[in-house]
Amino acid sequence: MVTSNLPALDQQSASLAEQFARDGYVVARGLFSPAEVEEIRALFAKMHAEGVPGHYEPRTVRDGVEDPNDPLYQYPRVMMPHRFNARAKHYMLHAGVRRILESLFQTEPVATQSMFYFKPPGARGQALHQDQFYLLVEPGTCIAAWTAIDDCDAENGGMMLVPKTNDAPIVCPDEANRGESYTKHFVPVPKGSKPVLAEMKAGDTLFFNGSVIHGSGPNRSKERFRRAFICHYAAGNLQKISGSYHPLTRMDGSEYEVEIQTSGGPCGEGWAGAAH
Ligand SMILES: O=C(O)CCC(=O)C(=O)O
Repeated sequence: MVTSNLPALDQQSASLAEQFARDGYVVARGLFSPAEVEEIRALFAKMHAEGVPGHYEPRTVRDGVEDPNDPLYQYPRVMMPHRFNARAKHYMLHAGVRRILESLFQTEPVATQSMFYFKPPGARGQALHQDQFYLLVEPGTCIAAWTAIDDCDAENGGMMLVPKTNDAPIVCPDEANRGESYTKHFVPVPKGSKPVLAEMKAGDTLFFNGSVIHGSGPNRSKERFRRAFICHYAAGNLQKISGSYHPLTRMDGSEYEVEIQTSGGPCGEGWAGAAH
């Protein structure tokens, strides 16, 4: 978003914060300009084509066995690109995202994670889960800013969220159906609730907190990718976070450290959190 749009965003941010407090999530429409979306799309296409050294997941995709025919084997997600690419870092610290996070956290945020998902046609999704299970931020929780780089809908595996789970306890997950999910954890939907699709256009950003139960189904389209640039944040006064998120990045781009979270969370000792 160009800086001149920020005053308009300030006018919207009260109503975005209201929806976020009510449902646990909210979509900021058109937060990234078409030019920004195009730059992000091209940046990761180039990284993929050139095989830029970085951290890609998952390489081992089906029941512990490498399957070169799995679309996610050919298009693994890019983990923490802000650590090795300056433009990815720039977009993790996006001015519009920052403005909304300041209003949701009521304080200055810090960035904890960036990821890029290609989700090509035929790719499995990510079963329902809660982000705070992995980040184990203390005190408080994390907030995700999930930016659509393609239009997202039911067919290409758009995001599903269970409304009003923003105060749900963080639970130790069950086993996911690995035919539909490339991740192994699954958090059941509370009785009386159901997941809702967040239909989004490229450039829209979905914000949700670390308790919200969310995930996505497979991309069942024949030729449409469902790319997303996904970053996580915490309030700047956090004291602890799981080890794989260190170092943190302040919104001015400088790095800093807090204590490593050693609590196992709801699965008990032995589970010290991991990148999700
Ligand atoms: O993009 C997706 O399909 C799932 C992403 C997600 O749930 C997450 O990053 O926590």
